[in-house]
Amino acid sequence: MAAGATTMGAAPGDRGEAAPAPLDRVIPAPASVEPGGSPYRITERTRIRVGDSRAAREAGDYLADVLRPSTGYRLPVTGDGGGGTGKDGGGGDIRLRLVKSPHGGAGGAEGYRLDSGRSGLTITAARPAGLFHGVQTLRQLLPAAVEKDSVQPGPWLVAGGTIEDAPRYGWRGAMLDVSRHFFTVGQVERYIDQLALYKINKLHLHLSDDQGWRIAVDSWPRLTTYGGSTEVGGGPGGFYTKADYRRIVRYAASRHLEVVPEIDMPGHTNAALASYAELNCDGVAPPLYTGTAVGFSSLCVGKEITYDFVDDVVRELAALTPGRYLHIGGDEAHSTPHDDFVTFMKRVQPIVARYGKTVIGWHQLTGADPAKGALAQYWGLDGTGPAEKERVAEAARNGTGLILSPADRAYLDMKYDANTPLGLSWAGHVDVRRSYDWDPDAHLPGVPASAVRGVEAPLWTETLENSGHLEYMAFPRLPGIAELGWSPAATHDWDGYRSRLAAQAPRWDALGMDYYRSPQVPWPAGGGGGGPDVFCAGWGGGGGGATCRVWTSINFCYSHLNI
Ligand code: NGO
Repeated sequence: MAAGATTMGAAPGDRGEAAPAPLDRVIPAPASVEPGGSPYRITERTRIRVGDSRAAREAGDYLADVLRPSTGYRLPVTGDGGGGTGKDGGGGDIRLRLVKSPHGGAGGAEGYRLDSGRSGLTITAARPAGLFHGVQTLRQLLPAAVEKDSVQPGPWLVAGGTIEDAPRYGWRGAMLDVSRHFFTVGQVERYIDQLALYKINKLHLHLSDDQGWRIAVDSWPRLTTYGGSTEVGGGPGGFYTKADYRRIVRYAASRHLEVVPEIDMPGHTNAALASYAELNCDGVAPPLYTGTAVGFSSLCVGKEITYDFVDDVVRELAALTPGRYLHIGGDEAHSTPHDDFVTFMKRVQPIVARYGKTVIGWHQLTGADPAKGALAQYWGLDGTGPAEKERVAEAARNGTGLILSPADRAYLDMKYDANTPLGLSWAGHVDVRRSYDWDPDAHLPGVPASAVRGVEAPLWTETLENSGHLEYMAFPRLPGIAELGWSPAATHDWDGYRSRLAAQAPRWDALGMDYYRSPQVPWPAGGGGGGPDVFCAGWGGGGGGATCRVWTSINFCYSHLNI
């Protein structure tokens, strides 16, 4: 049965308990769901059996970390994971099985199969990422209280049946702008954990912009010591040491996200230009910049030192980055004459290739000559001119892969509506339905579906200063973009989606996350998100004149609290 269709609902547990969540109440919607049979129950005797695979053990340890605090059970992760599926003699345990050629939909790099029944629950996958995604599905099938960090009463039931699941696209990204406001390693890790809930598999870090350079480069140390010393609004900024960056990469990898670093060039480079006078055509370093205008800075395309600089930066960043990609920006190069832009991209793309990485650029890269194998990230609007759209489509027909981040759909920094206190509105307001209700394959005319590699939700941070702000803008829109990237087009259905989305709110409450209580979503009554918003006067999303604002779910005083 296709996900999104009505399930019969699983049989309730014994002892007069409430029925467990139906197997298809998951985001992203699974590719196929076959409900049936008795529910599975986690008890104090449950073991997590992982066989002798290291990857399965890692997934098992992760699952145990999620389950132990709220269940209060020991849940030992044990080696003995062989044998049958959960349905036929799993002995009441959870099994995580990594197998070479699994039956059913567990194939591919990220697919998995989940079998749940009275005698056990088994997740089977061909690759570690598939096991991890299966574990995320299992989390959502358990009661929301499983996310709490203190012992809860349970019961811990999972509906009986089978899920076979695999993603629609290989690229399901989220971008975080750590330049406009700096976010600490801990804040980035918190966001990674939230992304992993929805099977996002790329973390694109926007590491440099006019307002701050955030990644250490040994050969150009002032980039961070000076260029990283502030941010929008004049705060202290910050930067990642190489050890910090490696920590982020490792943490992301442990959640099966690949880090995609971006150095935005040739525009959006004021922080670099301020740090090194010789990078400027006139040899004069501009002051640091803490405003939010765009399009005023450019590296000096005619100077050779520019390419020494790019070579050093790319070499050091590529050496730190195990992932395949390096994003070179290319957006809003309004201060770079077009011919210079083309020249710059011609010189810079081979540098990226020399250090073993694949180029990604914002879609303006298609106005130059994208390198073979390069990807372009489309961030246009419905209103973007036909010539620009056609340039992107033509590049796609010629082999450039596309990542879709249409600003009027996928930009998480756009206001939900006129009352949203944070965010921008240059691409219009993006309510929850608008961010979900589009089809990546059909979004741009003239683009072959084979060119669409997936979707990405950028979170620009001109107005966002702390984790509460990020969460308020990302939730509840991020899960919708994640679903567009994962779920078969046939599951797409706003009404079904918004009720599944509503069911996520108690999880976010349990995790202490903030989110926007969109009136488009039928949120459950009660719960932490159900209280009234309390607004204190005089607060502007751009900062300044701030007094206080309290939001429902975890009662932030936004203007004073940085978490
Ligand atoms: C644009 C611009 C960014 C802004 C963002 C704000 C791109 C690719 N360039 O998106 O510099 O931060 O909008 O929404």
